[in-house]
Amino acid sequence: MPTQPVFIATWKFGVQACNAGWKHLANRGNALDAIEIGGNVTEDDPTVNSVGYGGLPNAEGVVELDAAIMDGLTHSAGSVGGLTKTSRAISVARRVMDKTPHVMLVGENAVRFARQQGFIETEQLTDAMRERWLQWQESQSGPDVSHFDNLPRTTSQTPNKLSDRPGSTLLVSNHPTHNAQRLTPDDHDTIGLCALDCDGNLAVGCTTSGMAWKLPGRVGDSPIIGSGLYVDNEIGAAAATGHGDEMIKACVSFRVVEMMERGMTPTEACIDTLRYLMRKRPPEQHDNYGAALIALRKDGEYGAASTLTGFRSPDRLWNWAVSTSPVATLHEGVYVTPTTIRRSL
Ligand code: SD4
Repeated sequence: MPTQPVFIATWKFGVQACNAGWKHLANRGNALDAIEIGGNVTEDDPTVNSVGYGGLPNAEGVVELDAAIMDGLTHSAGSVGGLTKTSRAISVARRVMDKTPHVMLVGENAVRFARQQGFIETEQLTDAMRERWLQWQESQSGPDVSHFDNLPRTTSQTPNKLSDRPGSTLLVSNHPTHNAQRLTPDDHDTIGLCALDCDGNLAVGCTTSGMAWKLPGRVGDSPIIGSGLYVDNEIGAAAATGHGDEMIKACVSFRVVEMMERGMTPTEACIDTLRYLMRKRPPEQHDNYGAALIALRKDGEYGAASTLTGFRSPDRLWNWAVSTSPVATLHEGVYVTPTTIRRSL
C-alpha cells in the first residue's frame, strides 16, 4: 500500500515550499525531487531575505549561499558552501551529489562547477538588500557575525531611517562584537525541508544565505551533513535552522535521527537534541543563540522544537509548515528553555 506523503519545512515561508513539494509527492514523485522543488521555490522568492536570490549578504555585501541535499534511498548527499552568483544552491548541491564522486564543493570552485553544469550567473544581491547592507555598514564598527535578534530591545540610540517603516524593529544584540542592527520578522533563516514519498522513501534538504553580515568565507551548518540535515531511510530525517556556528558543534540533525532510532518521537528527539546543544553552551549564552529543528519519521510522524530565546522577539515566533494535503498548515513549535534543561539534568 502506498505511503501517505508528508512534506515539512522550517519557518512561515516554508508554506510555499511545502505546497510545491507535496504536490510533487502526491503525483507519485520521489522525495529527493520534491526537496529540490521545494527548495527552489524559496530560493527564487526575493521576498525571503535569507535564502537564494534576495538573501542577506556577508560583511562585504556579497550573497554567499550554503545548501545541501541528502537522499534516504541511496544514502547519498551533495552540498555547496559559500556559493555566489547562482540562486539555486540546492540544485547545485544536487549536481554535486549526482555528477561528482564528492559530497561538498565550496567557494570559487563551487561557482566554477555550477557554471560548468549550466547554471546561469546573476547578481544575487537585490537593491533592497543592498540598502540593508549599506545601512548595516553605517551602523557597524566592525564585522558582525550574527543575524539573530539576540535579547532584542528597542533603542532610540542608533539613528536609522528604516525605523519608521511598518514591520521594522530596531534591535540591539548583547553580543560583545555586535552593534545595532535592524531585522524584520521572518527574513533571515534557513529553509530546512524533509519529505516522505509514496514509496516510503525519505529525503532532506537545506538552503540559506546564512548569517547576514557574516565574515566572508564563513560556512554555516546548513551544508554540513549531520549538522544542518540528515536522513536515514530506515529511521527518519531532520533539518536545522538557527545559529549554525553553535549547531555544527553538536551534530544536531544526526542526533535527532539517532534519538528517533532509540525510540523517541520526532518531537521528543528534537527537544532532546536542543537540550544537548544547550548543555554544551555556557549558560550565559542560552539567550543569545537560537536553534530549531524539524523531524520526520519513516512512518510519517513529524515534529519540531525550538529554543525559546534567540528567535523570539515580541513579533517573532518559531513557525514551521506541514503538508499532508494540498494546502500546508502552519504550526508553532514546542519551545525548550534553559529552565527545562536544568530540570532534566
Ligand atoms: C547558518 N543556520 O548559516 C544558518 C542560519 C539560519 O536561522 O538557519 N538561520 O548558521
